[in-house]
Amino acid sequence: MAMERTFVMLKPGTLQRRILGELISRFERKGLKIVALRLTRMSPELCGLHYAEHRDRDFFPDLTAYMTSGPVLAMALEGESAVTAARGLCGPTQTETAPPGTIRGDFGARTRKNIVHASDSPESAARELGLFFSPEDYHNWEDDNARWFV
Ligand code: FUP
Repeated sequence: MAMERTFVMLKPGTLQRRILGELISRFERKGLKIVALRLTRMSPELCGLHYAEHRDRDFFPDLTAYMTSGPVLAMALEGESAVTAARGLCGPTQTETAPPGTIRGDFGARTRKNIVHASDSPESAARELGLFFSPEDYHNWEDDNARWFV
């Protein structure tokens, strides 16, 4: 296992449904360490950069309309295998079949309006973090609980 940094975004539906705290809590309880947080509203340009691989898909205009409809919470999380751990908490993309216990399984919403994003590899994480955070946004606080989560 390797110490990793990953990017998680709680999408606009999260604030609308007043479940922001509940979702942050899941990542904290897993043992992931929050090293940067930012509430921000995405522009269509930023959405195009973040979801570059989907730009030509038929669902992209809908996805952009949703992602820019209100603020998102951008998070940088650190921990052992943080990329896999955060993806596991989110569950699979298709919300209809996402298992109970995962965020997408427990909180429903349509796939296009799913409420969370997590990077799918360390390389994607580095790219996506770079779209939302500057080097000075990171806080490398000492995590006295880290030994419980390895
Ligand atoms: P994920 O990595 O799980 O967020 O999944 P994707 O990168 O495949 O999808 C990104 C976003 O595109 C999803 F959050 C919702 C949207 N999407 C659709 O609306 N329809 C699809 O068939 C696939 C993705």
